[in-house]
Amino acid sequence: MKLLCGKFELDLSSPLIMGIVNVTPDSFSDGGHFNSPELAIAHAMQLIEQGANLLDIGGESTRPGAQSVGVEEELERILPVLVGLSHCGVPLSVDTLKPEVMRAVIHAGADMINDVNALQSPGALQAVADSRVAVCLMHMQGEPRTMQHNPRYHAVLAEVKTFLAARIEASEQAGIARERLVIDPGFGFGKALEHNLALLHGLDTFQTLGVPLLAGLSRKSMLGALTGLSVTERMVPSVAAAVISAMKGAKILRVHDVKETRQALQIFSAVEEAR
Ligand code: 7PJ
Repeated sequence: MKLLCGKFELDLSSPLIMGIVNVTPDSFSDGGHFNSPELAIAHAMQLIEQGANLLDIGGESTRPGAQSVGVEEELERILPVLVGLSHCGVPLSVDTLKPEVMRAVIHAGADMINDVNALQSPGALQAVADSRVAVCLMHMQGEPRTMQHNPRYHAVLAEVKTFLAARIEASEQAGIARERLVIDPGFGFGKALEHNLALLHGLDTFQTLGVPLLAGLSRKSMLGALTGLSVTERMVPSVAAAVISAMKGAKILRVHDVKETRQALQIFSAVEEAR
């Protein structure tokens, strides 16, 4: 499986690691730590050294309860980091749901748009259509500010799958080639623990949509709910979740702990290649 991703063409025959680069002052797991372009760039370079195959740069926190920021402020956070990393050698994804931000970062050289809103904002499909960037279409129920208040589903797997199929269809209709698309069930985005577990258990069913699957479970609250560990203590559960995702067919793993995930995936790949 291949993914067209801006200046890159990614080989997805084994899972890739997407390292998280937050440039938000309020991100839940590392908020404020990399709150200057220099620090964020240094952190990003370290993630590449540790084995990140792509980077996801986010300038607006989408954690539960987070308030949204304006276009100007989001771009002020992202652009210096994006430009500073333009020769880093790996594809650069930008985590945003705003069409204005999408257009600006594509112009500035982003290779991928990671949209937790699956290009549903007015103008979002058009903002990415006329470019070469890859797009991650993620499922979310509700909006970040209120999504964890009372998530409800009749059949979470089927509902998320139907939604993603519709967003693939809408993207293709808008002229975004299938080879540019990635899908993601959106762990923790309007989902209670039972929903997150059902999605992870049934993750392999998303493979039938014929588009590579991205999974983001790193340090998320479901891992805290299962272990009692605080957010800074969740490395081992995060790596376990990444390996489970890989075994169920995820092709891109969005993680904070790149070095440890890389080590775990070496075992996964060896087993995959055994006959
Ligand atoms: C995800 C994301 C995810 C995708 C965040 C966090 C919250 N994008 N952005 N998938 N999560 N595609 O890092 O925990 O799961 S922000």
